Amino acid sequence: MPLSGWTVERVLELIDRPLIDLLFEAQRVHRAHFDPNEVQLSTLLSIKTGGCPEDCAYCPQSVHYDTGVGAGKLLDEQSVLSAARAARRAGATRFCMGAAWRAPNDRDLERVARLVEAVKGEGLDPRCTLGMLSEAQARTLREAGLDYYNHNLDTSPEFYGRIITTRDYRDRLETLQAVRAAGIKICCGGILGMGESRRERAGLIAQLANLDPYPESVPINQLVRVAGTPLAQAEPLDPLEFVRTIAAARITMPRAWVRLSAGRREMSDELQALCFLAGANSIFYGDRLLTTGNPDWEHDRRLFERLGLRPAGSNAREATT
Ligand code: SAM
Ligand code: DTB
Ligand code: SF4
Repeated sequence: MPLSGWTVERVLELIDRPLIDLLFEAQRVHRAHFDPNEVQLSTLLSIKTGGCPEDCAYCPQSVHYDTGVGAGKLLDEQSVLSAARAARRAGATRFCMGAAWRAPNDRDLERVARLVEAVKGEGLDPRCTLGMLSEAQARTLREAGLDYYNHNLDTSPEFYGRIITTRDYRDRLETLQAVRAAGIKICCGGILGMGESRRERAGLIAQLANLDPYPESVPINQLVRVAGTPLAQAEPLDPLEFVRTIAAARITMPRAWVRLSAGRREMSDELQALCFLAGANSIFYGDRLLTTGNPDWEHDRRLFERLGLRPAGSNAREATT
C-alpha cells in the first residue's frame, strides 16, 4: 500500500461530502501550505501543432479527427522567444511549451533543449509537455535547465480505454517514472467532463495522490469540446462536480500547485472563484491554450481585482513533497 493510502473509496468519501464541509476542509488544508490569495500564472505556447498520431478522443490535434487544425513544424527560437517575452511582460512567471507528439525524436528533443535554455535566459521558468520520454531524453532536458515536465494521466485507469487506444496507462506511468529519475518535477493531472462517473473522477485523484511522491503540480482541465473530435457532443459536467474534484485534489495533495487549467473560458468568474476557494492556485494566463481560446489578459486582470487575488511571485513557497 502506498504511503498516502488514498484509496478510491476514501477519495470518493471526500467528494461525496456536503459541499460546504468539503470546501471548508479544502480551505483549511490550502491555508496550511499556501497564501490563499496568491495564484500562479503560467503561459502556454504550442511549439509544434497538429498532426499527432495518437487518438486521444478529446484532442483537436490528433490526425484521426477532422478538426481544422493543420500540422505545423517545430517553431524557431525567435518565435518562441518573442512569445516568452510577451508572457513575461504580462506578468507570467512560468512558460510551458507544448508539442503534439506521441514522443519526440532525439533530433527534435535537442532543439527543444535549446528552447528551454533560451526561455530560461529570459528569466522565465520553462516547462514542457512533449509526450512520452525516455530517461535519457529527460536527462537531456534536465541538463538544459528544465525543472518541471507535464504528462497527464488524464482519467482513471478504468475509464482510460474509452478515451485513448494508442498508448496505455502503463506507458504514461513509465514516462512519469523516467522524468522523476532524471530529477525533474512532475506536472500531472487530467480532464473532467468526458462522460466519466464521480467514482472515476475519484479514481483519477487516487492515482495522482498515490504517485510517490505525488506531483508537484496538478492540472485539472475541464474538457474543451472541439467540433470534429469524438467528444464534441459530450454532456457538460455539473460545474459543482468540477469544484468538488478540485477540493479532493487539494486535500489529497496538500503541497501541490493545483491548476485550474483548460475550460476557463466557459466558466463564469463566480465558478472560478469557487475553484480558488476549493484550493486551485494556478491558472493558464494568456488568450490561447494550445489550439483553443482562454480568457484574455485583461479579463483575468479584472478577475484578480474582483477577487483580491495576487499573482504568486517566483519566490513563492515551492512544493516540496
Ligand atoms: N502530446 C503531448 C501529450 O499528450 O502528452 C502534449 C500535449 S497534450 C495537448 C497535453 C494535455 O492537454 C493532454 O494530456 C490533455 O490532458 C490536455 N488536453 C488536450 N486537449 C484537451 C481538450 N480538448 N480539453 C481539455 N484538455 C485537453
Ligand atoms: C494541461 O493539462 N492542459 C494544457 C497543458 N497541460 C498542456 C493543455 C490544454 C489544451 C486544451 C486544448 C487546446 O487548446 O488544444
Ligand atoms: Fe497527441 Fe497529446 Fe493530443 Fe493525444 S493529447 S492527440 S498525444 S497532442
